[in-house]
Amino acid sequence: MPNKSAIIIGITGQDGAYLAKFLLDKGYEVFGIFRRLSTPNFWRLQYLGIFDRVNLIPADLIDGTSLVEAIKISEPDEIYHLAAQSFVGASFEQPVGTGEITGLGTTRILEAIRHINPKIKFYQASTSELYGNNKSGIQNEDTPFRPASPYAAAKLYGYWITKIYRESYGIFACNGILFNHESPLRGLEFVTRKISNAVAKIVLGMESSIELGNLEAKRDWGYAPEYVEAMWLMLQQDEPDDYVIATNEAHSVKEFAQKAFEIAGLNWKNHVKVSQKFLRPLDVNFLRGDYSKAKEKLG
Ligand code: NAP
Ligand code: G4F
Repeated sequence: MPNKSAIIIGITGQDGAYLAKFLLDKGYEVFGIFRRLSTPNFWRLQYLGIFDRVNLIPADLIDGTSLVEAIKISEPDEIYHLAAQSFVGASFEQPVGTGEITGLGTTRILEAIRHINPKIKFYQASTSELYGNNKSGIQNEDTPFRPASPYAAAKLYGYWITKIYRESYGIFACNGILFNHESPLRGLEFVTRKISNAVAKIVLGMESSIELGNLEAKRDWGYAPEYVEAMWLMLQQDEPDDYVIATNEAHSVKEFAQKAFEIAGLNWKNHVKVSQKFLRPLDVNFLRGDYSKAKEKLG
């Protein structure tokens, strides 16, 4: 049997790079969609040593024709849709752009699949942000959504359109409701890398402090390379479905900062300042995921 092939939309991001490595190791032919920027952004693929092993295709989520072209060229068995304006804070500054890219972009891909080959399997990068400020102490696939940002509203649309294409057209389409996941490849504006990067600079004497926003927010933080395996597992099941991927532990930003400074032999209180600049108009206070379904069905 010939090897399978996959398109990763958003291959230049954290998850895209780790998933590309994971699929290459499984023997897949990997196509990666990237958007044209004035300066190429392939550092993660280079860091993982796989830049020369992936087939890169330029396309943009706001340009449906470019997505159609990419799918026709690569004839994939599976599409992993990981591209998004993924920074929650920026979605308050660019709410319409976030809706276009993070919301409608998903429909553009699903429409392309429907017209070109509805047998292509589809993974949608859904998120724990969908739960927003839901009152439950732990969230699973049945917990009601209550999005609390333009980003989460756009992702809610993406979640539902994925289900709608599954139920209307029989497309094998899955939502992975992934809780926060981090790694050395995480973008520097997200809080974990922002903190770890600042700790390193402070230790090296390049900086003396870091400004943060809401220190009380709690997140369920996991490890990105493990989470991309869960994405793949969802597309290997007999039936398409939606799954929560999480660790079942919640920790605050304050705890994270405390630990990060402690590891470097520093007291966080001497270096962390709270700045209004990093407070969001609305924030999600508490996320903790119940992964029972994924444990039972995906192992
Ligand atoms: P990321 O590092 O921000 O990567 C996002 C990717 O989307 C990048 O490759 C980016 O390209 C691409 N992109 C943005 N706008 C685009 C456009 N208009 N056309 C084509 N590509 C575009 O995000 P991540 O952490 O890997 O997360 C992957 C996905 O999972 C995202 O959809 C995110 O919303 C979702 N998610 C993430 C987490 C998490 O904790 N990491 C949790 C739940 C869900 P550039 O490199 O050019 O910017
Ligand atoms: O690291 P964050 O920016 O991640 P956030 O908002 O939870 O979103 C990430 O995880 C989602 C899954 O739940 C993804 F869907 C999304 O794409 C993204 O990957 O912020 C985490 C928490 C927030 O409560 C934020 O207000 O940290 C708080 N925080 C406090 N100070 C800060 C800062 N966040 C950032 N980015 N920068 C700060 O200075």
